[in-house]
Amino acid sequence: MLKRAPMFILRRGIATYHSRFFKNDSVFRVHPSVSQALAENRPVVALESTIITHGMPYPHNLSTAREVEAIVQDEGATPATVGVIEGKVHVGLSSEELDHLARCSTSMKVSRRDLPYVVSQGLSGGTTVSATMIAVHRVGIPVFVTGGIGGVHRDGENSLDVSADLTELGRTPIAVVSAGVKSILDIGRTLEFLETQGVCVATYGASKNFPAFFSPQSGFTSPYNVCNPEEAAKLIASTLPLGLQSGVLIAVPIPEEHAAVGLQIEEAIQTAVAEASDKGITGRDVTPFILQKVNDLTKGKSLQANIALIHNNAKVGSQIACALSKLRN
Ligand code: PSU
Ligand code: MN
Repeated sequence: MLKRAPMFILRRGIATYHSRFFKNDSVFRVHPSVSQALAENRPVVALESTIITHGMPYPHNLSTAREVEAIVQDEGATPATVGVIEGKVHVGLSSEELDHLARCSTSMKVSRRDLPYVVSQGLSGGTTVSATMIAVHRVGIPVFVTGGIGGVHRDGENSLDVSADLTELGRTPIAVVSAGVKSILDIGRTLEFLETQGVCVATYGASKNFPAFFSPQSGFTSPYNVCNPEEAAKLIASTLPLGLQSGVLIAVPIPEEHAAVGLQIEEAIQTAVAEASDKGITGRDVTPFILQKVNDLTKGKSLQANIALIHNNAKVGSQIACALSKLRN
């Protein structure tokens, strides 16, 4: 028994080492393109799917998901979109599976707490940042790109509506590349909570300004910044010898040319947050409700900005994944 314990720790801690040999099991299904890339030590970029099922309306969700996969490929990495199909957690979706998730209006929003239920009931759904992190850690993909992560909701100090994304970042060693958190959330408290969870947060670029999704500045700062993919990769790689079981958050500001509508979107967010509260919308329904409302109020401008920043995150995240792969090979 004593002899086996260190091996177990090693396997849990260094996902990429054991997972290159990951075999499909009763729950996980790794797409052949992904398992092949992992076996050959080529860079892979994980992508979530709540953004597809609940974050954007059809058909923009499907076209964006496909565009993001194409960007990852153009940058020389393999995309692995994660989603739950009939109770199996897929890491890498076929074109038909992506299509199915994007069109299916009854897909669930699957976070860590929902995984046992959807798997045992054979249901389908889009994985949030937390559930996606669990899946990609299991199969050994260290870099994951999304639009924005969840956070502490406004008035979260009373409602305790704190996204499971934050605790997941505290317990799962994955690097998440996002445009920060939306100002529908309490950004200051979100950063405080990430600190408590031991999550290393770094803004991508020359400044430490922490981005607020639709705008490059939130008025808050990250503790650190990384200037290029290589610096980001080194930061991520250093968590391995340290044996940290926590994640890294790389916050990529929206490109300036798409940030102009930020102010208008900001006003819409205020209205939407107030309406959600008036209507008594709570729990996992809050984020999708606000996103839809803000899109309506801005006549689609928020959706366009959302798509533009996801494209940019995919590009940056892929460059980081490629740099990390070089460091490890
Ligand atoms: N923020 C967005 N778009 C999204 C989400 C967040 O701008 O689609 C999704 C992500 O999947 C994230 C989840 O993990 O919402 C967080 O939901 P909640 O706040 O219920 O934890
Ligand atoms: Mn919540």
